[in-house]
Amino acid sequence: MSSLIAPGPAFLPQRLFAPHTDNVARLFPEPSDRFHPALEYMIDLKPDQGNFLADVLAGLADRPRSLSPKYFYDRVGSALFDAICDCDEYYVTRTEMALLQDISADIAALTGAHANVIEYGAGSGWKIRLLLQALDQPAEYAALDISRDHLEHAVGALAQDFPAIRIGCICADFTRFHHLPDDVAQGKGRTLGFMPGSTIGNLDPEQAVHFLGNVKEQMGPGGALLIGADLKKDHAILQAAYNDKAGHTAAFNLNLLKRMEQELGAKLDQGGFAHHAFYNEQAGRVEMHLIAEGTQTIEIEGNRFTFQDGETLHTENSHKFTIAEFQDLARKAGFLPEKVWTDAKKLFSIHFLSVPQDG
Ligand code: AVJ
Repeated sequence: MSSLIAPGPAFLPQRLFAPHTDNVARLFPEPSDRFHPALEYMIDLKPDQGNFLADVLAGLADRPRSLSPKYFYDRVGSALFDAICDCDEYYVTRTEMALLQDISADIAALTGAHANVIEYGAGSGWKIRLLLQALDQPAEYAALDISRDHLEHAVGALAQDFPAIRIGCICADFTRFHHLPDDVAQGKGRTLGFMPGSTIGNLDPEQAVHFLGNVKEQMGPGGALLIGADLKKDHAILQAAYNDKAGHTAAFNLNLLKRMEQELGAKLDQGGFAHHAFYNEQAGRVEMHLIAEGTQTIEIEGNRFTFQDGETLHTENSHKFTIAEFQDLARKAGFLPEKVWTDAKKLFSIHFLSVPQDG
């Protein structure tokens, strides 16, 4: 049986702290509301996709200049990210996958049977497949992602391969997602959040605590969160991982300039900017910037932005944690750090955080 939930009028402004469910109405399916037949539900909360033009104009006018990393992931950028994950220097994906495999029996034992798994940000599908195979008769899997297209493709295919699990999608921005819709997490086991990849590293520590606090409410008493966090390590390893020799990370970063040209009609010199990534020790994060080589201008719809030689546009933070630092963030959000695993080289950590029964 499928349930279909469509949003209210599209012109409703998104309110930051209002429960999304306010905007949700059950409507008779319209053609545009169809979704992959193997999926149990597609709850489309019509997330604010961001306004590339407004954000670029504001980010270029700001000091320091910055742009949200969410704009990396257009079709080209997502393919470049896959290439990054495949390259030798970017240890993150490979290490986490191997670790997940090693600890899968532990995770299954901690989680228990008939779990409801909620994934924050749907990736390429490899990690969730591994988790669903490892767990004891998982009841349900809901993937939450800002891209409905990506959900349809990735999760639709997954649902065909796991017919015994109730599988659905929530199209939403996880940084602005507050309550699990009623139709989600109906299995009798624990609710287990899943956020691999150290995606949380893109957030500042305060934002991370805020996000984890929301997740804790969504998992509810007795729930848990399985989350990947990249570890602090030898700077040379980080330097190499964000400056791969094949240039995939550089292309990923520079793709933002292509998007500005193609989508906003920006006038700029692509060759006048370079990829610049380094470990900021004090902030405990890898930063990516686009750095001007010589004086550069970017012109968009009559607005002219001048970069002096060496001036940058800050495009991403990727925070790195010690185990204690990450557990501290989790505690601040109300989680109980129950278990943590790392690979033998201590490159990456996976945390099992639980919500107290009375919490
Ligand atoms: C997907 C945010 C975890 O920070 O390592 C990879 C993105 N940026 N190379 C990361 C990224 C440059 C990645 N995250």
